[in-house]
Amino acid sequence: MAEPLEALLEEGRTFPPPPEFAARALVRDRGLYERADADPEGFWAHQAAELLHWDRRWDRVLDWDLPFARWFVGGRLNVAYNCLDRHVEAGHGDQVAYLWEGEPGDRRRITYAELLAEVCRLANALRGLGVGRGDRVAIYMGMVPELPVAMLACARIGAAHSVVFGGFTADSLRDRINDAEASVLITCDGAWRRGNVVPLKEIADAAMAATPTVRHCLVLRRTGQDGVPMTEGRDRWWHDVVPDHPATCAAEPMDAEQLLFLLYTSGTTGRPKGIMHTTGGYLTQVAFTHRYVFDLHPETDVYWCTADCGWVTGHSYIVYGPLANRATSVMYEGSPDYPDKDRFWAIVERYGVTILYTAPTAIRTFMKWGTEYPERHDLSSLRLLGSVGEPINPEAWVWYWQHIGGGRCPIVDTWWQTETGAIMISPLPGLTVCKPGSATHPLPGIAVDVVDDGGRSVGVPGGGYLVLTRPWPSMLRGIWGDPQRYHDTYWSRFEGRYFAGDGAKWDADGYLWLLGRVDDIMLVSGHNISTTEVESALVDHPAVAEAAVVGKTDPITGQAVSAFVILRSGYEASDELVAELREHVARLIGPIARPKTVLFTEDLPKTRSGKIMRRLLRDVAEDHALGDTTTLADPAVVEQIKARYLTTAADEE
Ligand code: 6R9
Repeated sequence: MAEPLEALLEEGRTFPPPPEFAARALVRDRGLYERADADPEGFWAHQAAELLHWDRRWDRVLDWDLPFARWFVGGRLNVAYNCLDRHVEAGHGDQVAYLWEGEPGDRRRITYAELLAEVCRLANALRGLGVGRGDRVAIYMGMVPELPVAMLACARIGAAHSVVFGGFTADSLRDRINDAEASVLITCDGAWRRGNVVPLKEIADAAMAATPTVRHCLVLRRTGQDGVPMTEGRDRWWHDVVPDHPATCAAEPMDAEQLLFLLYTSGTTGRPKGIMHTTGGYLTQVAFTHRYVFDLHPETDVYWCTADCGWVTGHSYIVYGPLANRATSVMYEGSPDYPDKDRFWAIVERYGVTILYTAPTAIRTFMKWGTEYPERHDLSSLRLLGSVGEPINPEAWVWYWQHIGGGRCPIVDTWWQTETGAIMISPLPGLTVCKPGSATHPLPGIAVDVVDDGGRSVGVPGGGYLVLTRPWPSMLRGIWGDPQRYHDTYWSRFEGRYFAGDGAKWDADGYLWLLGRVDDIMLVSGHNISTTEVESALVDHPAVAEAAVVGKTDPITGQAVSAFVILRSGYEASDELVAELREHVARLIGPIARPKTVLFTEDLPKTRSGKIMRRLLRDVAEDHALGDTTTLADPAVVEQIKARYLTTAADEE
């Protein structure tokens, strides 16, 4: 635990699975990889049969009419049945599905039997509101148990849900409802956020002023403020409608390719894309990955994914994967710094969390706050840690390993996307020898390559574009209403292969390193430089908590590296520190990557899911008008950086 950082970060240092972990891990040998390599379709068919209950077995595993896939063709199953009924029928009705904690401190324990009853009531209520198979239901709620209930109720009756993150504005909600032509919206009166109420119903009303397809709005009372506006004939309180319905509702078998949900991704340009996910393949791969990547032992584990259900991570790893595998999950409503910066660690201690899945943005924030917060709590229940959402900088990986995992927990760095539906590249924690910052290898059944501009494999070692070379069960089935855009966005850049939009490299040992979005990669004096690598070099310095770098137009080098740096608590900005950081990067990567400018900042512009928006920092560095800031968590941040940049960031040379 007290090992010095330099030793842990030593070049090439690897982390084999801790022996105590490996001894009882679900996967301890390469058998899964070997079986998947030998026959990928057979492998997935085996997983589908083993992990799920099918009402009708499929006729064919895969129909592949590039770029359109159908998995488990002819098969029938119900997602809600797989997530709830079968566990209750097998005698596990009393097992806790969710240990829920509200931000104000209220708590609920919801068993599988209780969850099933509530899902059935809501499913019946939705039918009463005229919702049927193939209809779309929009969901705009905070992190309350009724959010998974709403998702599962839709799945039970074959309606597709479209969850819109509760931090989105009325305009974003309106556009998503209209694109999906949703007939019902489920929302809350409000949501708790840092002790304040976000008035979700008021925002929903503003959206519904221009959503002609919405016939009904169901409103859950959560925050309980007075004067929530209810429109006669359209709006109904959840507590007036749902409890009157019976707690049973037949789970009808659905076609394996029935639309399960739409989830909108904003991307960097253009209007949001409604990513389509279907039933059988999706549930197979989320159940498979949740079980083996998180080494889930349902009898003893307490699993906590800190994402919001408004993102794909919440869909796949708070709702569908964990419930399909009969996990007991913690679900937390609010912010990590309310009432204090130790809230996550208090939750880990209180519930005895064994598996924690969070994001690099959160880990870097915890680093900035300092170790005193985790040190206040007993974190010894933890046995496995996960990361998702961005590349994890080696320094953040080691901090996570040491200060949260106590040096005894493997870390699974999981690469995937809204579009992939489930984890694609990740260690298996009982087997894989990890390198901090590398997502290591594709999972069994997944085929990836790294290619150059012309689509040729770069080989090992080498860097280029990440592509997926074979269809996978939980792949997106398209973009809602726009098959051409689906083809153009993902399948046209490299013929026959899925273009993920991320840069990647193989190192000499054949480990994969994800290098961030290709739009962010810099070109300095003819060299491709990854923002991720420069940021990791900066974060490697003891003074730096977080960093974002962008390429700025430069008359001599084409682009020059421009860095935005957040210091750890206890460090002060100074010219000496600027010089030191520039040298640090030059030493770790090479003089070519040395930042030309360094600006210290309190905050970085991030999307609501915590990803750094480098596009806007590029606008700042180039002194351009700021591009679209509507997807930012806090648009004020970038304005402040812009003001600071203009007054203080002179070039260093
Ligand atoms: C699950 C999720 C997808 C993009 C993806 C990549 C980045 C996610 C990562 C990672 C490096 C990881 N990303 N996990 N980069 N290492 N472990 O985040 O989905 O919101 O659609 O974002 O996130 O750039 O292309 P989504």
